[in-house]
Amino acid sequence: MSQIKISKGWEISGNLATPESVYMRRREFLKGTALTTLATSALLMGCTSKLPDPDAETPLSEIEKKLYPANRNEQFQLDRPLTSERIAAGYNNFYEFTEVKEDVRVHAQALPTRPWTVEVAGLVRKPKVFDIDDLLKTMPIEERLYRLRCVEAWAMAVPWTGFPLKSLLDAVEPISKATHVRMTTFYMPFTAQGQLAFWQPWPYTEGLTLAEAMNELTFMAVGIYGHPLPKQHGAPIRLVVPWKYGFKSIKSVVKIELIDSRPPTFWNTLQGLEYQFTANVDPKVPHPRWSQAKEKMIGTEEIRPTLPYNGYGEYVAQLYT
Ligand SMILES: Nc1nc2c(c(=O)[nH]1)N[C@H]1C(S)=C(S)[C@@H](COP(=O)(O)O)O[C@H]1N2
Ligand SMILES: [Mo]
Repeated sequence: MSQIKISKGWEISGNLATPESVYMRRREFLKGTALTTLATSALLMGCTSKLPDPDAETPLSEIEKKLYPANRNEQFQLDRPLTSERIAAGYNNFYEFTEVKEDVRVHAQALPTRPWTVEVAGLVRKPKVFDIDDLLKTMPIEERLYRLRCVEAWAMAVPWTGFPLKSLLDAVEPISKATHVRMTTFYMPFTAQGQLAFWQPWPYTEGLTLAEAMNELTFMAVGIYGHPLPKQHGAPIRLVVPWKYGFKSIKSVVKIELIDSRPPTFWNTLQGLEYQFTANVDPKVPHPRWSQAKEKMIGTEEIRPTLPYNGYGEYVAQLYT
């Protein structure tokens, strides 16, 4: 772990799955402890065999039937083909469930996503607990094609359905003291067993400056590929900030707080030198353990040059001058 190596050109091995999770590996030292045994037996007791089939079609609610497919906002165009749905839904990061990207789609089915509420609180005039179905009814829902770039140097291009975070923040009226937004994922350690790792800062949290949160690109996704989000993608609602590394795009959000300082976040707390708070995609700033100059599209394996701000500079570069 202490070996720091900056790879020269393109270098991503078959071990692509491990880099981001290296700091979670303390789990391995704790094999055989009571807690780990408990977690393992819970797993063996058939938690996965009783899980719903990840490929089964979830019936749409009445509101969802009206929503999908949502109108596409043509302002956001891609410079490359869409990633195939099957590939995007089968290669996920969701450390609450497992570190194995190919297995997330199975384990994440344990997450109950209805009823679901999102509490918006803190430095706002009108704090409110929103039921997810009320958000679907009241927010301006549209489809946007965005690229997403993981800090591990893989990338995808997908159609999200959702609404600008700004619309939700405007509804609660932030007060002028608010400078940052903190978001929190659910905490259900006996459902999402990654959270049993007490030495990690669960629940997952992320944060943005208020200006970033209000930017027109900043999106709350409730769907993907023309239907509600499958659980592995962060159902029923997740953040999407396409100019930042993927770990900023926090899944399955239960709480959004307006605050007056930069909040601690999950990855930044675990390993701040590798996972910065700002985390803007930048080909010129290597990760301490690999270059960020290029990226690999999942599915096609196409190698592309990494774009500054992941290609979204015209929207966000002015935030950082
Ligand atoms: N709650 C939560 N959100 C999360 C993560 C996570 O482990 N837990 N992983 C992040 C990372 S590292 C990436 S790259 C993206 C992946 O999103 P996808 O699986 O929908 O492609 O989700 C982000 N959001
Ligand atoms: Mo990531």
